[in-house]
Amino acid sequence: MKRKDFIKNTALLAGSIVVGAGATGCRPSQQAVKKDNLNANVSKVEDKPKPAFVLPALEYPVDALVPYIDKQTMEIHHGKHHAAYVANLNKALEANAGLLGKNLTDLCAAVGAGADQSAIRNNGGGHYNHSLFWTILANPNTIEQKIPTGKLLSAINEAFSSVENLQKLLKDAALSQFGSGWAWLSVDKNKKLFVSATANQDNPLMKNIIAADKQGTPILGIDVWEHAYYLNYQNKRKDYLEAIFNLIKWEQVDKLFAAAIG
Ligand code: MN3
Repeated sequence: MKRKDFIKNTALLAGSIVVGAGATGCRPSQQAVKKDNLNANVSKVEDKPKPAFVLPALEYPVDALVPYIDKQTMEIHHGKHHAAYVANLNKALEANAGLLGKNLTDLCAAVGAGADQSAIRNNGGGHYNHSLFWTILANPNTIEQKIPTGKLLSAINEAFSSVENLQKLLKDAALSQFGSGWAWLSVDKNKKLFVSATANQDNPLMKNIIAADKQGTPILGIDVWEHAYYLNYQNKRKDYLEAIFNLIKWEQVDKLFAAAIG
């Protein structure tokens, strides 16, 4: 990805999930605290950069996605699972100086497949994937675009013939992902759309892990871990997948597509 594209993309993703001053979302703080800047509450001088990924606040109440996604699922999914990915990522980075200080997109691109980096792969992926996921969902009454429009619609029609067929391909990818993982709509290096699935918390940004023809910039992700749907849908992953298309905030997907193609 070109630097310009990356900056735009990161800014879009970060900008849409960050609430409140000091919440850096995708960006670790690299500011060492200087002695002469210490306020009364800081008792310890830090002279090394510290990882400081934070859990992004949801842009909507936890019950906003009812009846398609229930309140308790959202509370646990965001407040426990996603929070744990963030905490464990920060912890894992303390022991990995080579990846410390990278923003989340760069971190995904740089992480390797070795066992020594598995905590960063799983938790960094988990943090990125969920940060994206929350922003492309919304209460149906608040969604401005119920279907893709403009350049995104043209690209979907070119790649998949129709929006309906794209949804079918996403559903098939999600259903055929054995065990936990994600289904994705992404933009490849030639700015073409493609659908794929990844296991666990991997994502198409992970170029050291994902096959070359499945690498790209995700613009829509669907979480198919059981924690995403089990309370409401139990083993019926298909019903969850059909329901979730009611919640896709296409204006956000459209923005991510615009950023990805530059
Ligand atoms: Mn999840």
